[in-house]
Amino acid sequence: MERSLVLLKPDTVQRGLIGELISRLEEKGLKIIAMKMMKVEEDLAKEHYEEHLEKDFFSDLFNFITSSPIVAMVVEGEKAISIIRGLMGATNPFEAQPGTIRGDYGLDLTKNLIHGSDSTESARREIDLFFDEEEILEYDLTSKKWR
Ligand code: D4T
Repeated sequence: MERSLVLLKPDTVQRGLIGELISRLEEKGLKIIAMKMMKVEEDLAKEHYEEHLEKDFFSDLFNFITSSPIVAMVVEGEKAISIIRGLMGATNPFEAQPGTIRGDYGLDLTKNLIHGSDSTESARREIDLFFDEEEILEYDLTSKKWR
């Protein structure tokens, strides 16, 4: 079983798409095991995007992710990391396929709606950054046997 950190970015919150995007994860059969609305403070933004600190687009990315609240989640499921990346679509919404979240809702490379961890190592690091251990709940989804 894999876990992924999923962030519904400020554009998702501002556009009233929180429910829609959470539904996509739930309908696929993924299990949300932690969730909170929060403001990303400067230090957290820099840690989360540390691999992009030196990139040209960092200031746009930083200003965007700290501009307004986000919804952070830990999502669990078999092969959850690649499944969620598939649901999200390509990083650039102009390249994302219709049917994916970014393909259906995005028109901007920075305001690309959602983040999902890209490997088990990143997932572990990112979940630790955003959540305390006691915020993550272990429980059974009774609908699992029907999927
Ligand atoms: P995140 O990390 O937000 O899930 O996005 P990805 O994993 O799909 O893509 P990424 O790490 O390469 O990019 C992080 C974040 O930066 C924005 N971005 C990216 C941007 O504003 N301009 C750019 O040129 C690139 C490449 C979009 C996602």
